[in-house]
Amino acid sequence: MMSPVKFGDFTIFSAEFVKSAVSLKGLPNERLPQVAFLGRSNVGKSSLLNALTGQKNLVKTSSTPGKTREINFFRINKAFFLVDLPGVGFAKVSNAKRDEMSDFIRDYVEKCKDLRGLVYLVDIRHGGTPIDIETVESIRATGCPVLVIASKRDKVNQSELAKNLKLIQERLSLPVKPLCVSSFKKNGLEPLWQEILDAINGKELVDKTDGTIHE
Ligand SMILES: Nc1nc2c(ncn2[C@@H]2O[C@H](COP(=O)(O)OP(=O)(O)O)[C@@H](O)[C@H]2O)c(=O)[nH]1
Ligand SMILES: [Mg+2]
Repeated sequence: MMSPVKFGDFTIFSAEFVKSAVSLKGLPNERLPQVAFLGRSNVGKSSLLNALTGQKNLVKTSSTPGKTREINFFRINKAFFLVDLPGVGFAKVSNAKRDEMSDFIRDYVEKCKDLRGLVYLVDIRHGGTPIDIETVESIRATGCPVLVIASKRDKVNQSELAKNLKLIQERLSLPVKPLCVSSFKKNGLEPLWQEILDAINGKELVDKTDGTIHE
């Protein structure tokens, strides 16, 4: 049993690894709402899931990019799933493999009825790469709500932070500057939980992005 972890008014009583899936057949049978995490390999998805659940090793993290090929399901408070998706755009695997990974993610996003939205992580240092732009656009095209956030806030200073948040906003056509989190320093976790819980409770995960850039 884990000891309860609090984020503002939200308390986590349980966070359990339920299963890994390598195809749609492997999705959990249990019909609970899901919010999934996506981004390039090494962007910090697994670390963020650990930070969000107050666990050190619920999710395996790795400094070897591209290792995770499966979708991992974690059940929170027996009420909903947080889902760790395979990294996108890992350059060192063959193109065929890369497409296969994308197909699996696309299948999941298009066909999983319990998916309420995706949290897409962009490394704050990179300010949104062509792979990030492409992936976010293709997820939007499926109609699935996407919340873009920036990761590894502790890796940049104040002026790089401001500059790269603006870059990410512009490149990914976001209505507002993205939330920036650090799993190491625990920045931004409470507002992120608020967004996730809203999505779990049936509200739209993000403002609808209409391409307008608000200064
Ligand atoms: N400085 C810093 N490093 C991080 C942070 N989050 C993850 N990392 C590191 O980035 C690497 C990849 O993290 P991981 O969570 O496995 O990324 P994933 O491939 O997206 O699941 C690991 O070496 C982590 O220790 C963060 O908030 N700050
Ligand atoms: Mg990972």
